[in-house]
Formats: sequence, C-alpha cells, structure tokens
Amino acid sequence: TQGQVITCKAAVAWEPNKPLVIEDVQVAPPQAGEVRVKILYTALCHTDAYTWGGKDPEGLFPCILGHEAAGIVESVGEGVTEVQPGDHVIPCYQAECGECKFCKSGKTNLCGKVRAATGVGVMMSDRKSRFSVNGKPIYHFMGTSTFSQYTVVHDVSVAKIDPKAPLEKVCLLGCGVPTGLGAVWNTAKVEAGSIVAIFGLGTVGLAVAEGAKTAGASRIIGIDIDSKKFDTAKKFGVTEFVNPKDHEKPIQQVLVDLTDGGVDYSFECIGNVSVMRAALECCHKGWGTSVIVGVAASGQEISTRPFQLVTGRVWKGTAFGGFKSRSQVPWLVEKYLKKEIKVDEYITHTLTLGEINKAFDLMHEGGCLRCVLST
Ligand code: NAD
Ligand code: AHE
Ligand code: ZN
Ligand code: ZN
Repeated sequence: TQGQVITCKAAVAWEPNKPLVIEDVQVAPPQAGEVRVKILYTALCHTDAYTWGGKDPEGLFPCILGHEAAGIVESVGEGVTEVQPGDHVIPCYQAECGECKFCKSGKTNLCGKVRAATGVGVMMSDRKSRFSVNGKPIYHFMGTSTFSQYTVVHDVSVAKIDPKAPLEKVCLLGCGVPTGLGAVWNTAKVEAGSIVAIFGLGTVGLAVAEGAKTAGASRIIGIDIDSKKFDTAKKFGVTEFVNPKDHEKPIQQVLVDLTDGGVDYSFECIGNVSVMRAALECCHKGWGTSVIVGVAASGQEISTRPFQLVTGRVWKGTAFGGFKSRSQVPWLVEKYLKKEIKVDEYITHTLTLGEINKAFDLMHEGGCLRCVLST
C-alpha cells in the first residue's frame, strides 16, 4: 500500500449535528514530513461532540473528527526519521517539534510548527487535505482525524509507544486522561495537603481526581449536577460530593463555607463559563488557583470581578494537561504498564466504528465515561 491511495471506511461529519456517515474514503499517501497511520482503536471525547455540534469556531465541514486513538504506522513520507512502518503510535493533537519558539521556550507544551494548518483542517506542506470521498476533499480535524481506518498526520504529531501496550486501552492516553492528570501535576502543581474542587466528573474530571489523589490532596470535592456520578468518582479519589441542585446558595458560597474560606485549587472540567466563574470564586483568598480545562462554545466569554484576582486568586488554563506530547505520551504509557495510573477504569463501553452514532448518544447519557471504538 506504500505510496498508493488507500480506500477505507471512515465516519464523515457532513454537517454539524447530522449523524455521521460511514463512507468509503480515499486516503492519499503521506507527503514529506507526514505519517499514514492505521487506526485500530479510537475513543470519543467531549470535544468531538462539541465540534460536531457546531460550537467550535474552528469547526469545518465536511470533516473526519476524532483525536483520542492508537494505531500502527502504515507508511511514512520523505524525511520522516522518528517513526517507521510497524511502529505503534498515538496521534497527538498537540504537536511537539522541539524547534519552534514555543517548544524552545520551556514554558509551554503548545507547539507552533503545524498549528496554522491543523486549525483549518489541512496539512502544512500544501495546505490540502489527504482525505476525499469521490474526489471531494474532506477536512482533517485537530491534525488527527481518528474516526477513520487510516489517517495522515504530521510527523511532529505522533508519539511512538511501547509495542507491549494494549492499543485498545492506551488510546485514551491521546487526550482525556493525560489532560486531567497534567492539569494537576503540570499546570496547578497541587501540593500534598491541598483542598481541591473539581467541577464536572466526566473522564477529564475523574483524571483530575486521580492526579490530586496521587499528589496527596487532603480533600477532593467533586461537584456535578448528576448525583449518580459520585459512586464512580469515589474510586478515582473524590472524598466529598456536592450537587449544586441541592443548594439554594451559589455553589461558590457553598464551597467557601465548606472549606473555611475556599479551596486551594479548583478545576473546571465542563466547558460552562458560569461554572468557570464559580470555580474561580470558590478559591481561597490570597492564593487559590483555578484551572480552566473545559472548552466553551464559540462566542462564550468568562467574567468575574477583578477584585477576585487583586485579592490573590489566580486564573489559569491548560491544553493536554501541559504535557509535551511526543516526549511524555510514551512515558504515560509506561506508567500505565507499571500500573501507576488508571486507564481501563475509564472505559465503560466498547463498540465498532460503524456504531459511532450510538457512541455519541451514549456520551450524553450519564453512565458513559469513555467509549472505545474498534475500527
Ligand atoms: P463529560 O461530558 O464526560 O463530563 C462533563 C461532566 O460535567 C458530566 O459529568 C456532567 O454531568 C457535568 N456537568 C455538566 N454541567 C454541569 C454543571 N453545570 N455543573 C456541574 N457539573 C456539570 O466530558 P469530558 O470528556 O470529561 O470533557 C470535559 C471538558 O473538558 C469538555 O469541555 C471537553 O471539551 C474538555 N477537554 C479539554 C481538554 C483540554 O486540553 N483543555 C482536553 C479534553 C477535554
Ligand atoms: N477550537 C476551539 C478550541 C478547542 C480547544 O481548546 N482544544 C484544546 C484541546 S481539547 C481536547 O479535547 C486545545 O488543545 N487547545 C489548544 C490548541 O492549540 O488548540 C476554539 O475555541 O477555537
Ligand atoms: Zn479530547
Ligand atoms: Zn514546536
């Protein structure tokens, strides 16, 4: 297949909110600096639903969504040295080139090398898509497009991992689990003894809980409008549960009262701007830090009284938990193999790529954390 167009099945999002359609898609060979990957397993993340739902200002249609996956390199383009056919890999929507201003800064995990192209659904070299259906180009998504049996990614957007790792599990290390763990370890740098509040107990929020537990937090307060979340959340380290619906007072006030003045760290893992405000305002005066992890819809903006920051609260945000993708995803895979981090526990459902619309339906039901699709 090397050097040839591959025809395979992919789930195409033709329009926002319209069911995805499994199509025969032509996948062009990788050009210089590109890698064609046979995707074996892909999970769904809330961000896929967000873009599919028309809430993403960068969302382009028709496209192939998906960004939490694992697979095997099928072929590589000219000049690709870091991976070769047969390597087990995880696509990385946050690239790492090691050479750009961002990578060299040592201050961020964001990379600038291919971001301009991935934001508009094409490849960097010729600003074109490698996907088409009957000659009609289909946009890439997040530089990954994993809802396909084959995809093409930039070489700076693929992490080579231990071939011993089960791909049907470690696909989750492409997004949600690292995001939550890294929000705690890299972005907030939670210290032992801290009081932590987590808004939203989906996969990302539960990974925050797991990260906070390993960091030695003394109290981990989970906040969700779905009380059924608490039983599972306990297994990930949540020690107390608050449902805003059970209280008359604003949730920030409830938390301040519960914690003698506020929490040391809070994490917003929903994508709701009024919850982001509450998450900042439940922080302790003088030092409390709130990390925005959730992705809010196009046009939404955050607000608070500047006095909240003047009096020492800190507002931060995180992408992929601050992890440098190509260097740290393999390390996370090793941590999983040594049983130092959970992964299996987040997988509540398994389906096939052909059942992807059912998987999107499941995401909106309370009982689903991650659904892994086999392609
Ligand atoms: P999810 O849908 O599984 O979890 C969201 C949880 O929030 C659910 O349990 C839901 O009941 C709860 N919730 C909804 N409204 C609420 C409210 N008003 N108050 C309290 N709880 C509420 O989603 P997920 O896959 O865990 O993703 C969470 C968010 O993180 C999404 O916005 C996603 O786009 C974003 N995300 C960001 C990054 C990043 O790099 N920054 C990475 C992955 C995901
Ligand atoms: N396209 C949206 C923003 C989406 C967003 O913030 N994405 C996160 C990853 S979410 C993974 O589930 C991210 O990494 N952002 C940094 C980046 O470089 O995209 C918009 O608002 O335009
Ligand atoms: Zn994601
Ligand atoms: Zn870079």
